[in-house]
This record gives sequence, structure tokens and C-alpha cells, in this order.
Amino acid sequence: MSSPAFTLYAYWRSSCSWRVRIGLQLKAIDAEIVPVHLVRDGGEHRKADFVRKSPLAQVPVLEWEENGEVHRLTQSMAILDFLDTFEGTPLIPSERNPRAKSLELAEIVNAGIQPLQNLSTMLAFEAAGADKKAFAKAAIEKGLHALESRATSAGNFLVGNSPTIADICLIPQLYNARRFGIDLTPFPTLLRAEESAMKLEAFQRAHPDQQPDAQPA
Ligand SMILES: N[C@@H](CCC(=O)N[C@@H](CS)C(=O)NCC(=O)O)C(=O)O
Repeated sequence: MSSPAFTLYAYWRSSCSWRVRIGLQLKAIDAEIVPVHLVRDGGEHRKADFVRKSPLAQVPVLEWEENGEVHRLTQSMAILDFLDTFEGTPLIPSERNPRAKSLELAEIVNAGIQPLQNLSTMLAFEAAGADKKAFAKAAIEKGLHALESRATSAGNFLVGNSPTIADICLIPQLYNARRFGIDLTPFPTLLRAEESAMKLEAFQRAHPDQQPDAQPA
């Protein structure tokens, strides 16, 4: 199946945008990146024009035109599942057990960690006078411990010897963990998968530092 022309609304440091960039790279699908700045000017994702595309005011959004109709998808997991209908490296294994395991691990990150350290969650904590950084750090640590204990693969990646949606979710989450100053030494399985993934060009090209809207440290 050949791919239509895609546009990806994304922010360089957004972990969910990063997941989709990895998926696009693994599938060798080109997409025009339209940066949406999550901080500048109160957040471009909160502007009415963008909220019409993404009612939760979140990136990523994948957009394309097919048969004269504009299609949009939000939610990185749904986007990855959609991308997996195209030829190229499978993102979600087709075999029953690896498929279930890769989705389990991906959901630990997607549902069990990322929402608890998301920008809007942090801002709500701040508004309530809570220690947002301590909360986010504890949530990431708890989630990474769960991930480490559920990642039982003897292979180089989280599930076997090829990257799956589990690694796609892991890599950006480890980057965020480092930003929060989390010690990653208790997570050898996760670090081994990261090392394997970062040897691949697809993962290197999807890195935030390689994006058009990347900001100097
Ligand atoms: N479940 C969504 C989560 C999307 C999400 O939380 N995106 C973040 C960036 S990683 C965002 O746009 N945050 C903006 C905000 O919280 O205000 C997905 O997987 O795409």
C-alpha cells in the first residue's frame, strides 16, 4: 500500500510526537513536520485553530488527504497502529504472545506514566500548590520499575530481537526520565533496549535534537 502525503503536527520534545516520528521512520514514510510549540505564547496547541484539529489540545496529530477528503488522527497509539498497515518494519508483532506483550509494555508508558508527567498535568499540580516535579518523578520511577519487571525478553529489545511499539514508547520516556534527574541504573533491561534502538537510523533520525523546531539546550 503506497502512502499518501502526510503532515505531522508535533513538538520536538513531545514524547508522543516522538513515538510517531519513530513509527514513520521505521516505515520509511515521509511526513511534513508542522511544529506546534507547547510553551511559547501560552502554548500554540491551545489556540482555537489547533484545538479544532485536536480537541484535547495535544500533539501529535497526523493529517493526510485521501480521495479528496482530509483525514486526521490523534493519539499516538492509534497513529502507530494505522502506520502499521503500511509496508516496512512491523511496529506491532502479529504473533499472539509478542503482540500482547509489546502492547502491554507500551501501555505501561502510554497509560501508566506519560499522562502523569504531561505538561497540562504538571500545570494543574502547580496551580494546586503541589510539588509537581516530585509527583512526576515518582510516577515515572514507579512506571519504569513496572516496565523493568514486565520486560522479560531475553532479546536485545523489549520484546525479542527487533524493535516494537514497546521500544517506540520506551525511548522517549527514558529521555524524560533523565530530564527529571532519575537514576536509571535499576533498569538494565530498559537500558539494553535503548542501546539497541539507538543503533538504528530510524530511532536516531526521530530524536528531538534532529527536529526542525529543536531548541538549543
Ligand atoms: N494519549 C495521547 C497523549 C498526547 C499528549 O499528552 N501529548 C502531549 C505532548 S507528549 C501534549 O500535547 N501536551 C500538551 C499539554 O499537556 O498541554 C497520545 O498518545 O498521543
